Amino acid sequence: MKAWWKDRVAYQIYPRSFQDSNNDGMGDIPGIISRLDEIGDLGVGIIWLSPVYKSPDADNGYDISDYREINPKFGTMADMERLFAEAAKRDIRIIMDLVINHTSDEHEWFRKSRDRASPYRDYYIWRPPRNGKGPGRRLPPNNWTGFFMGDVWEYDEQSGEFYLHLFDRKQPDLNYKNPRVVEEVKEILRFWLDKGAAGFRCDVINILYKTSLADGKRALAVRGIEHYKSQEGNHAVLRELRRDVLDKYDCFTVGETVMVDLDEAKLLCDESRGELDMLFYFDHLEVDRRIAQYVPKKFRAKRLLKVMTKWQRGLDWNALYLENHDQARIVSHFGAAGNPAGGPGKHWRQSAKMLALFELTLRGTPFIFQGQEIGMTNFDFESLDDIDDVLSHGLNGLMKKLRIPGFLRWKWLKASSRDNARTPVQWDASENAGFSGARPWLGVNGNYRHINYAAQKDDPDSVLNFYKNIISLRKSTECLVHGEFAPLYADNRVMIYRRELGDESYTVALNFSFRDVKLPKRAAGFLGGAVVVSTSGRRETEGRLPPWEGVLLKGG
Ligand code: TEU
Repeated sequence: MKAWWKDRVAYQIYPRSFQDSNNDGMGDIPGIISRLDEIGDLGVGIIWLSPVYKSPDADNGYDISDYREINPKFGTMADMERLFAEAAKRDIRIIMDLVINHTSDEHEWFRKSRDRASPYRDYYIWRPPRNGKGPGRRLPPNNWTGFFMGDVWEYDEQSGEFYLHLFDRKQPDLNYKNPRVVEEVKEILRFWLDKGAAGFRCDVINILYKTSLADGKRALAVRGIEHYKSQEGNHAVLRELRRDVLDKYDCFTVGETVMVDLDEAKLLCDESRGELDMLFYFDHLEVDRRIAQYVPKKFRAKRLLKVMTKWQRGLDWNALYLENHDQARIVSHFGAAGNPAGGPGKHWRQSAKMLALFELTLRGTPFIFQGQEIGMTNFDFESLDDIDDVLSHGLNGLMKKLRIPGFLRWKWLKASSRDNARTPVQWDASENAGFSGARPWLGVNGNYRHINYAAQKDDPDSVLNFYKNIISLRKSTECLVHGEFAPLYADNRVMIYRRELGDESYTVALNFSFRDVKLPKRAAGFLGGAVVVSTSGRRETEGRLPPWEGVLLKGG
């Protein structure tokens, strides 16, 4: 069955870094409205809006204190309604970020749940201390460790028990064994769907249900995860939300599923089971990382093609992405940008386009993250003091405990910090990159004078116009959206794959290296078709791929 969300390209907005309209240094909803023409121009048909709800911002809005209120930093509910209406005029549908594994500790439910006698007590996971050695020693209920590398139990003096928080201590986990919690979530879903939301991106949606609170196995990070990742109870909750609410609306869901493997993904996305429509997995972004994603290892195109093949063929349909608000910028990760403090490196443009071609010629619904379309790079901050992200600080603490030397800690954090994606969007070459008239909440990347939207808008050779062209080509080429994926060739630097639908086929060849690659005969043989697009503008391949080139051929 074909659904509208399969034929559209999505765009993620991280509101606080997108566009400031009232010069307080913080992006906001009126700012988003003022840029809808740019988003529409790109050819996008869906916006995923990162959280705009009321929140004390311990984790930039992923700690919600009221699911039905807008954070005053971002505007009002009237602004939000205007955003739905203005987007609809441009045929753009908006999906909301659904963060229901946890709330903020400032949410009314949690405040009430601090009282042992309250009916809200059981909305969260409260447990008495384990007895330690010696009088008055309170030990946490189990040995789990969290996603931000710290403790997962916080002791509450008022009620004499610990509560569970897999993320920050200001993000207490909800208790999905309590059916009332599920009923509350249904009401939240209905609230936003009735306002006009076209669906949800569901935050850490495969870890809702804690089957047991027994001690976890030995692990460097997230000890205990075997007790709550992709549990049967979790599947049941998703099915119930779908059956009772989502199925009654024309909407879709994309789950963010931590540490998910293909077998779990198959269960979560199987159409007949009715859980999620698609999901975000992480394997492809980890082909050049080891140990909990933070330690770099050599990139090999072969490894990437293997992972892509597994996921492209393993699920009937899925979400595609190379960036989001938790990841490094892709030109600095898989591309040639490195970390240019000044201007972009020589191959920056070529590699940004090659990566666009990669994402937009895969089967699935592509999600582009704000700034990706102009080739924004990793930040150029100088020390941990410039970093706001709670996870980066948690990681630094863990690495210190492991006695990793300071220069290495910084090198790794710099490459992987979530703040890489969170610096303000670079709109033009004016002060603060046209993002705000005031000092932004997080530093603007120093390269904004070279890399910005205004400079690329009318340049036919720009990264931005390349994205526009490929999106438009994709929308008019059914084979690029729905065609089957077939791997053809890969080595350390290059990968070649094909998309096939009926008798139509397209071949894609990508060079992920600084080398001018002369393809071996077998690989060159795949490039017999006519060049439709190439990132360098070449019309013939001659069995060769210049550094960071991407080519799309018809047939072959
Ligand atoms: O992220 C899920 C998550 O597990 C992250 O900690 C992830 O492992 C990390 O960012 C490395 O990429 C989601 C949100 O996307 C993130 O922004 C939130 O901080 C987190 O959930 C808690 O809500």
